[in-house]
Amino acid sequence: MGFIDLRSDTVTQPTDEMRQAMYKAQVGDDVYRDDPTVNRLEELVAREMGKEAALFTASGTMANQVAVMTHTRRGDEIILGEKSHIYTYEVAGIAYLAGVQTALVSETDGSMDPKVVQAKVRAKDIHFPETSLICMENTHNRAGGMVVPLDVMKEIHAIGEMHSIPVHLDGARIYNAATYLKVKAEEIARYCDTVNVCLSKGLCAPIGSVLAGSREFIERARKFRKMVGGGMRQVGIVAAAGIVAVEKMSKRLQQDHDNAMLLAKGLNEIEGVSVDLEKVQTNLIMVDFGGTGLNGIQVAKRLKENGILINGSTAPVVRFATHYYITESHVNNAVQTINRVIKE
Ligand code: TLP
Repeated sequence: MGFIDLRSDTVTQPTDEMRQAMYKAQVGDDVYRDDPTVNRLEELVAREMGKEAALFTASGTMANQVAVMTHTRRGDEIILGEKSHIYTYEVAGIAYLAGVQTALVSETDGSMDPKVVQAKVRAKDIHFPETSLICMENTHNRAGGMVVPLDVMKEIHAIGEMHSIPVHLDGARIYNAATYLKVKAEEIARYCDTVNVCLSKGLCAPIGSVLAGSREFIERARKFRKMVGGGMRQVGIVAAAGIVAVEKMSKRLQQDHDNAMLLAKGLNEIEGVSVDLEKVQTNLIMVDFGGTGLNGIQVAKRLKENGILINGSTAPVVRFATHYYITESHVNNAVQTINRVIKE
């Protein structure tokens, strides 16, 4: 690759073990449910999440969108975080595909205040839409990979139960959250009815997510997945990598978290650059270049010329991501390079 790529954990390549597994994968037509490797992956993720069933999707976005479509009816309202991936980064799919409107809740360090969630639940009234879903995200991407505490999730799930409103968890990085909390992923997923688990971020699979939930929900979701063109055929060829992702790669994420902390500490030492170390919990860090007078685009340009990739915007704060292909020596190299180039 050449570059030290800190743009995202989505840039990870499949490992050799994944490529071997893909080569050898037994496959079949998954629309007929004939693909033994997909079936194995779905059973594995359902078990890992403590749910009855699961559905392999092409992406995290597809898993979230299919979840919203399955849980809701057009004209409903859903409660979700104003910085959530579903609201911010999914091209307004929930409006276009599911036809729902949003009741937004601001997050603090990735967590919605349960009291505010409760207040957003619509009363039964002829004027109001039905509140038919609550969404959470853990770890929270735009909060720099911060983990939503289990007691917050529990409280929000209880609010959902009280009003018979299901809770969907965007658990794209649920294994990062589980690693931070030192619990099994199932302990997090117990506070939601459905969960999206991404295989192609820090877990290194090339493609795919899995949506888990009750058997009845997954049956209906399977139809929506077909509707959006996600009924894939001999897709065991990629599910095979997903099995390695879940069985193996989910167990090594502490290393990425340690490297993120190392990177955060190193960058925080540089004049004009700051990282709130208290908020560094997993593999994403938010770095503020405000004190250097540079914005994210300017920093990104200088770094690219020096072999480092980041995603910069016009804001001074930039997200950095560590992953399997970022080693401690990459981190040290990145810190030294950044220290040099921002002064040029
Ligand atoms: N996030 C990507 C970008 O879309 C921003 C990234 O680089 O972090 N949920 C969460 C919490 C995510 O972070 C992402 C991807 C998704 C869902 C969507 O997954 P994909 O990219 O597979 O559709």
